[in-house]
Amino acid sequence: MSENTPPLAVPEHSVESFTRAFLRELNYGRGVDLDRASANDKYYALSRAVRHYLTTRWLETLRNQYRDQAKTVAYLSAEFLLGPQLENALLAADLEDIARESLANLGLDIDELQAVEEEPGLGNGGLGRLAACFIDSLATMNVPTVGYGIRYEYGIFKQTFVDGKQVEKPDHWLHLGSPWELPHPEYSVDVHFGGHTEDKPDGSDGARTWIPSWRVTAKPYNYMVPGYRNGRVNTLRLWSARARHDFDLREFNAGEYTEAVRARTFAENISKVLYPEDSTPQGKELRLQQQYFFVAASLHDFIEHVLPRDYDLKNLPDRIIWQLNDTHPVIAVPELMRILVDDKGWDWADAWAVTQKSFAYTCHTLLPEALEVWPVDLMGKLLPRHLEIIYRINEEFLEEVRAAFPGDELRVRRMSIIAEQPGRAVRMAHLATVAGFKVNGVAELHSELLKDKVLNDFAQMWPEKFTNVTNGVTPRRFIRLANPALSELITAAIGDGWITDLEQLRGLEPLADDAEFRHAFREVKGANKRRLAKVLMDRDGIELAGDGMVDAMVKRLHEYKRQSLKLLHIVSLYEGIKSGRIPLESVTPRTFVFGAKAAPGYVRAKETIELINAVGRTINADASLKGRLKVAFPPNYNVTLAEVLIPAADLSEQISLAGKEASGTGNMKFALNGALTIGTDDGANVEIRKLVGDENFFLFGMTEPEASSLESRGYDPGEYYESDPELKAALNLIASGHFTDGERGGAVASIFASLTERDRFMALADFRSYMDTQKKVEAAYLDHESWSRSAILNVARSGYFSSDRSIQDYLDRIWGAKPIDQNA
Ligand code: 4GP
Repeated sequence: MSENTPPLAVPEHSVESFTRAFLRELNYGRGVDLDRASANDKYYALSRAVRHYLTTRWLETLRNQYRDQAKTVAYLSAEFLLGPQLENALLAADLEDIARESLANLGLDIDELQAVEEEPGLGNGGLGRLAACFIDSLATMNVPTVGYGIRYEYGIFKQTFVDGKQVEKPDHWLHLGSPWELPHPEYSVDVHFGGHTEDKPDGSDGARTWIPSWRVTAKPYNYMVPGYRNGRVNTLRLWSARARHDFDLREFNAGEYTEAVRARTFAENISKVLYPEDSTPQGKELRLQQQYFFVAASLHDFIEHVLPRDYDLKNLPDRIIWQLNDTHPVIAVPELMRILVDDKGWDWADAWAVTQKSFAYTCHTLLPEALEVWPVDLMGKLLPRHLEIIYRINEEFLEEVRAAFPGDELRVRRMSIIAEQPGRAVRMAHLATVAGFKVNGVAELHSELLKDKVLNDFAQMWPEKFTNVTNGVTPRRFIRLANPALSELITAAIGDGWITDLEQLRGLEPLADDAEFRHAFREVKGANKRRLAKVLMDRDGIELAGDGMVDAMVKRLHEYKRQSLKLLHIVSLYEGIKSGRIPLESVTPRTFVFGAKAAPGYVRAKETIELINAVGRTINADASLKGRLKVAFPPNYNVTLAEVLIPAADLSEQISLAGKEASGTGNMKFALNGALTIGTDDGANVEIRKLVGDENFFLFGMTEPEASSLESRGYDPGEYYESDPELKAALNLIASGHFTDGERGGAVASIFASLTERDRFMALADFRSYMDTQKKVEAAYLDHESWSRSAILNVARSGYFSSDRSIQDYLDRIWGAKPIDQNA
């Protein structure tokens, strides 16, 4: 871009100017006039009008970035769970009031138009949402960044319930188009697969020639990532797979139509659909294709299109840091080696030196089965050259291990990038750890357990490589947008600096002792509950329990997260009331809200959903409970619903078995919105409790060392079942078919057996402590004043959990990139 390109003027921030932009987009962009415009036309025109205001900033950002050549963070992630775009763009561009007024003048309701948007569900859960929070913070903190990922045509499936069972529907979020993306076919990149390798007689040390057998085109779509009112707009580049040629004309002319389009369909499958798995890899060939597809396109894009033509790649580590969001993008490591050695003719050692300084790796799990492993046969078939490169990296690495630990062949086998058992396979986490100059966990406890357990051998060899960055969430989306009422209350009390400096929430601490403020805080919570009640009624016909407690457990359905423990609490309470053990009047009215998708192939998780729905149906229909208990399980929990649900919650359920949840981020969102947590000593719960104070947190259950020790002693669920009459009664009631019209097989038998016979996550061992702590919750909730005080202190003391703080930690501990003020 020329230095002399005249800067575009940002359109004037006025109602008149905005109205002009909106109508122009409606007329010229959509080709309709206001009277005949559909809701989608109006949503489109509105989005495009907002986009105008950001585009100027975007171009400026890109121009400055090219000029400065400053160190850039390239966040490589197979998932970005973005959530609705329009509201965030309006906020970032400071157009909320102007747009509302402008549309109202035209007789339009902005909320109705916002509701037209289908959120891009390009992620499964925590990992994908974290990536979205991080790019928001990076933009707001003025850090040059590019996010790289996949433009899935179908995002995470839409969950519906049929007879209480989960049924998945495809999420064709693009069916009406998206006003937020800008395709750039001219920057498409060819990505190769398959074939074989050959000697390269004149090549440098280590070089070979790869003769691939097929290829697809990666077409980039750019998305704006606006900072919060700071003039910076970063880029998220998502790749879409296209066939090189539409179809083979010769075959078409010969009448073989289906054969002619086959290649096209095959190629385009690569970005067709997001794998709906969370914390469980599936080792499917298409998944590896997706991974290589997007990292190969991204590396090529950066090296060939973003860097100046004459850039000396020896300096690459000063110019970029490739952050590997979990193991999904780790195939980028051999890809960079291939580019440097085979394409650029570097010596192996020089290439490895640069590669080792260019990548850092974030691990998001503690479950060994969740670490990705690729059979060498599969990798050799799909990426033969990369497999060779991995073998050589491994050979040299194992020599290092042998030198550091002579005679310890067991260790060598444990650490090898190539597993031998049960079949030969590439361990992607090992590759990431060997290549990355830093490896981080996502909460303090998680990072410790990575060092002590999951990657212990590596931590012994390279202790300095390991670090922690505790996760965070963006306060723009999860307080300012999701909870406007609380935002106003906070801003009235301490000003609006908290939006970009969340530690300022500390200023609320003294107000926890101010009765008037507590009252106002309760009013906000009450209004948010009414908003939730209306949304759930309109959306699903669900009714909440009067103005009782909202007790929420929202997260992916997974055994380690223990939704079944929550279910046991509900059933036990119900059983107690029905059997007369618990007087109904003594029970605090409460709605148990669940939100959870199960991976379609995860049978136990789907059975848990079925059972929760069965229990919910029974309880909700039981008039003798006088509406004091309700179970609400709205289907298809997503970012849009999270933004309504989290602000309304009183109690946040974070009840995973200690040592299994890497961090959690929902836990942070709830605390920041003034819910109290009932939780185990797991993931970031540990840090939340430390910050908000023991008296404002309901801790229960085994600690990680206790859980580990029980596991090694041998966990016998039968002991707990036999010795705790309440537990036994609850389980027996489930087993009797009480909730399932007498049906005792199916989900009932399966969940009963899984809890009482062989539960890896030891739910029954924590039942007693969970129940006792729930009693404390009930008692505490009765004292409104002291509960509000604790809730306010949760808000005031959770500023640490801003993703801005996480990003600052990444900058300081890992990336070494610097913020660049866009307006300086
Ligand atoms: C999740 C972890 O399960 C969760 O604890 C963490 O908060 C989140 O990553 C972000 O770091 N992991 C996944 C996954 O979503 O697919 O492994």
